[in-house]
Amino acid sequence: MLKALLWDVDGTLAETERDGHRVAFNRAFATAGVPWRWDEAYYGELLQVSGGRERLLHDMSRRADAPDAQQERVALAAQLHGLKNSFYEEIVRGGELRLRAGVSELFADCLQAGVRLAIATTTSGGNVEALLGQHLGSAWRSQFAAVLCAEEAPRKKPDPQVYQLALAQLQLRPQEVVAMEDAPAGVMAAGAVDIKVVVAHSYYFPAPAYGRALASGPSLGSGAGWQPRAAVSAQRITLEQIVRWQKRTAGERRAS
Ligand code: XBP
Repeated sequence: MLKALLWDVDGTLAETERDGHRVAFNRAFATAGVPWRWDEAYYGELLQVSGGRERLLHDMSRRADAPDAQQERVALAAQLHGLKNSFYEEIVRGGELRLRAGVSELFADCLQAGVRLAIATTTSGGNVEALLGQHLGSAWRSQFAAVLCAEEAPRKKPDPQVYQLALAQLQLRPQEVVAMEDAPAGVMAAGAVDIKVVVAHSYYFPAPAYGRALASGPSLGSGAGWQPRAAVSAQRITLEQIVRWQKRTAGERRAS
């Protein structure tokens, strides 16, 4: 019985990384007078590290021109991260980052069917507020039964903390929810607490090996290219389709 969909944010709700966070980091570097720039390819490598502040510290650990003292690095990362998040909000409020295809429709399916929506992300709460406020309006929180971000779950994915908290807050068991993710760290985080995952590939995570996914495919906005296959007539990934995948997996588990 599916009672809630738990949504990752960056890469899943919207393609926020390349044209949002990355651009905002570069603006923060320029504003702070730091001579660093992250191009698209290098940012893809940095995405192995979850969390913007953690990503900055990781990058500094590889740079000869970063401050030597750890304390200074931490302070610089905090300053740059704060600036980055302000620039990110500016980009979002400028309307440059749209929700990915099929996301709004799946939200609507859930609200209509009484399946709860929740956010389970390692990004900062302000970024989620900006993105969903922009697209769903200022009352967006009323549509979500739980909103768990970096502030609530400081241990970033692949640590399962954010999913553990989501289950506790919703008072649901893993088999009653499905997570919506795009990246391996998210799939691992959910899998670590036995939550099944639907993976919509994203710009930076296009064709990964997701052995543990309930289903994976290129876009929630299309029924094509999904593994396992979506219903032949599917124009998009509906709630009904996710329930079908969930039942199929439960059936396989019983049979084995
Ligand atoms: C994505 C992240 C975040 C963002 C930047 O989290 O790892 O770090 O890139 O956000 P998710 P912050 O996929 O769980 O949404 O700078 O706020 O950390």
